[in-house]
Amino acid sequence: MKLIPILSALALGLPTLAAAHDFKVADLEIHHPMAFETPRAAKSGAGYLMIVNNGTTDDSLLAVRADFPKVQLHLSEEKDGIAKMIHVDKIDIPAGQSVELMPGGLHVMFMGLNGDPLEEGEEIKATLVFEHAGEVDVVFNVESRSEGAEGADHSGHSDSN
Ligand SMILES: [Cu+2]
Repeated sequence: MKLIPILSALALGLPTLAAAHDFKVADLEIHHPMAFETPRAAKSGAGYLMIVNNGTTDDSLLAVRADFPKVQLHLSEEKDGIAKMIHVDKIDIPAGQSVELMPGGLHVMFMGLNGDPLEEGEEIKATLVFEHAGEVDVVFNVESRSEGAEGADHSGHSDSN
């Protein structure tokens, strides 16, 4: 009988195990969407995740929708010692491969924070839009910058947008 609440949560499509924090749509697996907390004055925050394409068809991440004035797909690049971010139209996920969005590379940019920073423990509800697999609702967990090795990145997420 104790299983019933868990089963009903599954039926509603709610994530029941925060630790796993994976999502699935068609042949795609989405692992651990997260974002780092931002300073109070930050105008934007970056989101990261890993996408695995277990299928035989190439797919692309076309967009991410979330409750911010603007959400874009970005690529961080360093040119002549200067870090900059390039807006990309889509992120290709070739069949049988995985693509990781991570500091210093591809990321989701949540823009227009306007004095409402991303805070540790916050959950950002978002919808990923794929060319073939369609749409899937995910949650980006906001994590502390001081935790984990990734905190040492220098990806230059300044407010240059
Ligand atoms: Cu960016």
